[in-house]
Amino acid sequence: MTDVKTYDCDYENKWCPGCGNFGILNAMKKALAEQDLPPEQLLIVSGIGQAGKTPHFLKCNYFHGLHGRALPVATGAKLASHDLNILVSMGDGDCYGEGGNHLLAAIRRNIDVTLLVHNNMVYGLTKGQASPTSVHGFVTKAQPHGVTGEGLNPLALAISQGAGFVARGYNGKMDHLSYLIQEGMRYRGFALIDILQVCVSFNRVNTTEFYNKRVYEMDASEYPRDDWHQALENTQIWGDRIPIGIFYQKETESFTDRLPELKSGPLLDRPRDAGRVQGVISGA
Ligand SMILES: Cc1ncc(C[n+]2csc(CCOP(=O)(O)OP(=O)(O)O)c2C)c(N)n1
Ligand code: SF4
Repeated sequence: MTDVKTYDCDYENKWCPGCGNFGILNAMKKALAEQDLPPEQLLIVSGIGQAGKTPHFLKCNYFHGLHGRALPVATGAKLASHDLNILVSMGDGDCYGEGGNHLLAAIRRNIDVTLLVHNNMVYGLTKGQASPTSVHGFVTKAQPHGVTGEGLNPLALAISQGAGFVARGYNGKMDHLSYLIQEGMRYRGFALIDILQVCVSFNRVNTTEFYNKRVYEMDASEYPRDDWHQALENTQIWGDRIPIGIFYQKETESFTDRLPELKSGPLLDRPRDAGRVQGVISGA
C-alpha cells in the first residue's frame, strides 16, 4: 500500500477546527493509498464552497471551477482522457442546488466519475443559509422562521433517475467512507456518494452527537443492493436510525464505453490538426 503521506500537501487549510471535511479528506487519502494510485493519475474537479476547496489540500491534478459546474468539467476531462481517474468534490448547495441540472445530465449519460457530495445540509462558505438538503423547519439567519420546503433526498433522486451506484457515507466513519470511495472508483459508470458532513459553525442540528447516535452500517444481506424498489424504499429511512453504505448498485455501460470513437484510445493521445479546428471555428 502507498504511504498516505504521498497525498499530503502543505497548502494552508482554514476549515474550522472540528469540520467534517477533515474526515472526508482523510478518507479520500486512505482510499487513494489503498488503491496505490499515484497523484499524477488522479484528477479532482470541484466547484465553489468549503467542499470545493478539498483538492487544495491533497496532492493531485485539480480543477477548481465555477459554482455548480464541476460535473460538466469532469465530463469534458473524461471524454478527453477516459482512462484518467476522476473524483468530483462538491457541497450540497453546489451540487444539488446550483449544479442540479448537471447532476441529472451526469446520471443520464452515466459519466464514469465518482462524485463525493459533502452534505452538511447548509451553505457553509457563505455563512449558513439553507441549502436544498436543509430539513423542513431548519432555522438560519436568512430563514429565521425555519425552512418552509422539504429537504431534498439525493439518494432517492439518483436511484429514481437510473444511477447505477448510489451510496451514503459519514465523515465520522473514516474507514467505511474510504471503502465506499474505493468501490465508487472501481465502478464503471457514474457513482454518487452522498456524505453526511458535520458543519460545526452553521448546522447545530446535524451534529457529531446527532449522527453518532443514529448512523449504522447497512448489512448487504439485510439491504440487498441489486433490488431497485427496495433500495428506493431504503432511502426513506431517516430518523432515530440513519443507514450508511451502498444503497444501490447495478452493472451499466458508461458513456465513454459506449462511444465507438473512443475505442482507439484517449482523445488526448490522438494527433491534433489545429488547422481543421480553426476551420470549424471560422466556418471555412
Ligand atoms: C453563481 C454563484 N452563486 C452564488 C455564489 C455564492 N456562493 C459561494 S459558496 C456558496 C454555497 C456553498 O454551499 P455548499 O455548496 O453547500 O458548500 P459548503 O460551503 O457548505 O461546503 C454560494 C451560494 C457563487 N460563488 N457563485
Ligand atoms: S463553516 Fe462549516 S463547512 Fe465550512 S469549514 Fe467551518 S465547519 Fe466546515
